[in-house]
Amino acid sequence: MLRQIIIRRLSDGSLIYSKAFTKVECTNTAIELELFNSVKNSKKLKLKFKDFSNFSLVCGADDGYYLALLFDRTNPKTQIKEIFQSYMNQLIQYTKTTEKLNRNKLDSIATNVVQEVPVTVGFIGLGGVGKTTIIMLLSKRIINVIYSPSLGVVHEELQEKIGDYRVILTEFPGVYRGDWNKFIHDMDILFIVTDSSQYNIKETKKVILPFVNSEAPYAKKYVIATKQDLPYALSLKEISKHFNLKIFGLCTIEPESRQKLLNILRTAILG
Ligand SMILES: Nc1nc2c(ncn2[C@@H]2O[C@H](COP(=O)(O)OP(=O)(O)OP(=O)(O)O)[C@@H](O)[C@H]2O)c(=O)[nH]1
Ligand SMILES: [Mg+2]
Repeated sequence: MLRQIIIRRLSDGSLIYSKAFTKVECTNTAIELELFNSVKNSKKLKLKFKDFSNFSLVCGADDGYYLALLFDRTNPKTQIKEIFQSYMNQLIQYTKTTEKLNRNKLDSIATNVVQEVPVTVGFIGLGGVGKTTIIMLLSKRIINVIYSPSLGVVHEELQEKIGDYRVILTEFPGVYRGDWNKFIHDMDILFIVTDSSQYNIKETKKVILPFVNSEAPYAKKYVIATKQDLPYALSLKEISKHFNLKIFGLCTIEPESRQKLLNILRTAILG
């Protein structure tokens, strides 16, 4: 996900504009300064990348302006390049029409660009734990009570925006795992879904958790424990002993769970 936009005047490095879309900002000014110095004398637009912790910072200079975009490290470099180019083009086009840059106009360009980069949220877990139920409730407001195993990776867009972001929800089906590897690397956020039974929690730890940790090292990860309404359900306190991640408990077949899920998404995305 695109987290922050920084624009500087190329001649002296002075800050023209900075906009953060989440609570995370590029506090590493040493890294940003290093990138500024590495592009400030380049004659034509050349992109510089710097990966640090879970982030990818990209920057370049053109027509007297320096632009830096802070992404999560989950975004592929090809996508980051396209978005950078698109933003730079819109910025340069705008600067040609005016002497003095207007904050509202810069905000509207920023909003256009951030919507080209939807946040990718994955739900992964064993068969029958409630992933389709969660996605249908969120995207279509339908309560799914009949179990029909999903036969492939499913994508749905959330109708609401979270902050300025569009959100794409992806299910990784429990039984059919053929395509898991194709999509897992692109997930910004992963919810490991387990039902609240002892058996499922054990299996999730054994099968799902190691896969997610090795294939999606930079995604933000959480656990959702479903079927909290059933008599065999372990309490959240008990379940939390098994995972080193923040856990949310749900009964996904209740309509009120939609608002709870939206709140969970908001926290996971905006911080
Ligand atoms: N009682 C109860 N049933 C639930 C809950 N969440 C889901 N279910 C039911 O569990 C069954 C399986 O749910 P799905 O959402 O299809 O499961 P899934 O994780 O998508 O399964 P796969 O597609 O096979 O990976 C459905 O009959 C749901 O109605 C819950 O919180 N409580
Ligand atoms: Mg399913």
